[in-house]
Amino acid sequence: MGYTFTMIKPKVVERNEIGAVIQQIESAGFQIIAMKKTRLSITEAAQFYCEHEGKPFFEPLIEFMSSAPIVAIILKNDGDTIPEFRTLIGNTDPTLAEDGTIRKEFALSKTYNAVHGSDSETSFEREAKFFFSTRDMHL
Ligand code: IDP
Ligand code: MG
Repeated sequence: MGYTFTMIKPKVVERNEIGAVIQQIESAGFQIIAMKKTRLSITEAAQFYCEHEGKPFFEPLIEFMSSAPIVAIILKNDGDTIPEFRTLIGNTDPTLAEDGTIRKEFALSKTYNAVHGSDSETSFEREAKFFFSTRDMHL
């Protein structure tokens, strides 16, 4: 049993596909622990993605992530949650993502790739606290 953090990115929100993405997440056995629709400022997006500062895709990424609202979600399941959720979302590049993955179905490109997923326990802790108070988490 474990937890992970996901974010539904701006293009999905603008295309009215929040429900469709959450449907896939719940159907795969992940339970929503906390959820919030909000919008990141450029500064907040840069903080959230600070590990990528200096990379060529950093500026377009933070511009995109602050361009419209996002949905921040803490999830749990009975398994090895972080890698299992990353399997469900698929490869960062949707052209390489397997059939049946969320990015294969909903992503428009490598930058506009529909959803985020924590890559480690340390990332999960940092990302969940970025959006939620411990009171929201009931972990
Ligand atoms: P991840 O989201 O699969 O963990 P990361 O390497 O952590 O991938 O990159 C964070 C986000 O930055 C990606 O989800 C994607 O939106 C964007 N990104 C990563 N690599 C590229 C790239 O090579 N070109 C354009 N955007 C990228
Ligand atoms: Mg990542």
